[in-house]
Amino acid sequence: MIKEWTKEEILEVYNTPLLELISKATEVHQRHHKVGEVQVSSLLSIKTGGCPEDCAYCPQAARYHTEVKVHKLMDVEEVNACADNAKAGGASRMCLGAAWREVRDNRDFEKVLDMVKTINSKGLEVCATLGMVTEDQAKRLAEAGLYAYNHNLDTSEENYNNIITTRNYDDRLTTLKNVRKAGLTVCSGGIIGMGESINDRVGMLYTLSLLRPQPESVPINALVAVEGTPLEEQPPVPIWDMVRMIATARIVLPKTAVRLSAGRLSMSIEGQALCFLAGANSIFAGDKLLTTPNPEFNQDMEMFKLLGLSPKKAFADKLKEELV
Ligand code: SAM
Ligand code: DTB
Ligand code: SF4
Repeated sequence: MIKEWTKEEILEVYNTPLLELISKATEVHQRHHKVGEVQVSSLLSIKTGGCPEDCAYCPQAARYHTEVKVHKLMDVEEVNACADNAKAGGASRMCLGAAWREVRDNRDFEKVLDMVKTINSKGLEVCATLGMVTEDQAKRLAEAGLYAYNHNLDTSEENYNNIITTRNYDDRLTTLKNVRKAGLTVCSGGIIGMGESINDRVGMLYTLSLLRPQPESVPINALVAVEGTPLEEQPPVPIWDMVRMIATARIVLPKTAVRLSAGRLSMSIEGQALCFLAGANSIFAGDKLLTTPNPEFNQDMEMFKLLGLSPKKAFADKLKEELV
């Protein structure tokens, strides 16, 4: 039975003295995961910029004046080459991101389905983050071989409207339901460092903890404050907040892959090591996230060596289920 958490209990976990919190999270991590195994995902922006939404953190929103250049949907051949590189680099998952509000049933969607088929045939887990999807669209993605769908709650329900006004929290939850109904695995998390309160961080984890099944993957992003966005002046998020957030996610979502996502370029190896100790077991690798920089691949592999981490194989969870 999965524990039903209250917001008060999650807040208590979040506020636990730091070393005690890390130690509790490590214990949960050891019980449910292979320590030292980290899932490595590669990210590719298949359609960049020009997005009609107003997400205050996002450099790809058309209404903000950022340095991001608009790029139409990539060709399948180009994506194919990127997938080969990602695989050669040791990634087990490839995540395709599009600056769309929602998926439309048009030629671009057919192209994305082709991309999914191509990448899946290489033995990589394919994830996509394309905005809102209907149940029918999610089913078509699943039939094409999609493994996971990323759709972040980003923050608490109470804080949502301060960050995004062009859609609401329920729209996000409906997409997550559609994704589940299609039999896809769910990847959903959020961002810290946007000026939210601790209660907002806890509120987001609370909503994620209520989902049944709980999401297989939860990305925790530290805001990358991009010039031209309304959040450009936000101070960098302290590493201690990141460690607390990851440890709390690990305790509240014991079986989930917790992803130490955006913001790693500003974190030291020591800081990241604490995040892994607190239960992070997934990262995005490659020198670019969607539009902002990320540590160089070789640098990350050196960090893996130093910390004794090893990349997780593709479909390892599926194989485990089949063995039971
Ligand atoms: N357009 C789709 C959507 O919003 O669902 C998919 C792509 S969108 C860029 C995916 C996620 O990236 C967002 O939900 C947000 O959590 C994260 N993100 C975007 N800009 C970010 C930033 N500057 N710092 C940290 N995370 C960011
Ligand atoms: C997620 O939670 N983080 C990734 C992925 N899902 C798609 C995106 C981070 C984007 C950071 C800003 C950028 O590079 O544009
Ligand atoms: Fe568009 Fe997604 Fe960026 Fe929001 S986060 S502006 S929906 S690309």
